[in-house]
Amino acid sequence: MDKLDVKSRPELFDFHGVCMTHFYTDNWENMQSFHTRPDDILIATYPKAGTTWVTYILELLNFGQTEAQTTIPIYKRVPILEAAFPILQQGLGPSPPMYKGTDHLDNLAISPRIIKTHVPVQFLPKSFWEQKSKIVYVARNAKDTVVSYFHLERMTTLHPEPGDWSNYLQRFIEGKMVFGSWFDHVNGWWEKKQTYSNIHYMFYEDLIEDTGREIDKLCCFLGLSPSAEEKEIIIGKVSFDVMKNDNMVNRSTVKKFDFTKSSFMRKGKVGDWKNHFTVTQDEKFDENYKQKMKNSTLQFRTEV
Ligand code: PPS
Repeated sequence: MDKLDVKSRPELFDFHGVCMTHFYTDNWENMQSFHTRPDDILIATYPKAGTTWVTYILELLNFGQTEAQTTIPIYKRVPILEAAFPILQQGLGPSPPMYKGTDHLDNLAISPRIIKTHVPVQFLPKSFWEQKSKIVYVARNAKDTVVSYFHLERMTTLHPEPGDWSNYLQRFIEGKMVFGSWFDHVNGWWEKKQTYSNIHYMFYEDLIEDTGREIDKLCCFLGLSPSAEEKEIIIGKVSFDVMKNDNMVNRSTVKKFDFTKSSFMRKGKVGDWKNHFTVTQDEKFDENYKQKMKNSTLQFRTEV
């Protein structure tokens, strides 16, 4: 990601009914035929749900504290399955070489591999279902998600131009975002959980409320039993302030992120949406939300 050849922002386009950019579809066939290993752990989220947070928790639970965590950025330790990024090449060539999440994963010698994805449930390669892979899904309330996504897209040319806040909010409601509709995403994975027992569905708000309790639930799901001391170390290492100052997780090494515009580890709170939504925007959003979630049993908290 430090050598990405990205000069202009990508366009959104309809991909099998979901808005995507080519950075996440250019390696589609390899992605669809990806072979999982029996002990792989997938972390699946709609963008900005707390993926990095839970990824780091998963690493610490599975491997403890490692040398790699102090020398290799987290996005290189835990690849994005669907990523297909052009890489800067030396000299002139007709087609730029591509960084492929699938190649990276195939070459990862660690066990278990932790694999990141933002794809909606219908796009997950069948190997995950066939192997009954363990899947951790993290969801975050829509209002804080859209705020966090807006600030991310302001800071990186890896995503389409966000435009102004008010239009952005409208686009979010309509699902015209990279990886599509938040509504479809959280509900699609939630429905899958009802028939596929190996999904552990978590909420960002619960993690904020009581990180230790959520780590206990994760351990139950993963069949891990860290000591009280190990758990305390993990809770300390994954606190917002510690992660914000950790260059291996805070994305300070990503050249395509402009930190003068925002930060990746930005606020880390529930309820920052209140600093962005006007009263009118909030009312309109709630009206749309009610409509779109009317058949869902999912409940989100917008304050804790
Ligand atoms: S991405 O780009 O989709 O991988 O981003 P993702 O990691 O899912 O989400 C980034 C948001 O998660 C917040 N975050 C945390 N909050 C609380 N505690 C900890 N430890 C933590 N780590 C990451 C991060 O600050 C982003 O949210 P916002 O609201 O923008 O601050």
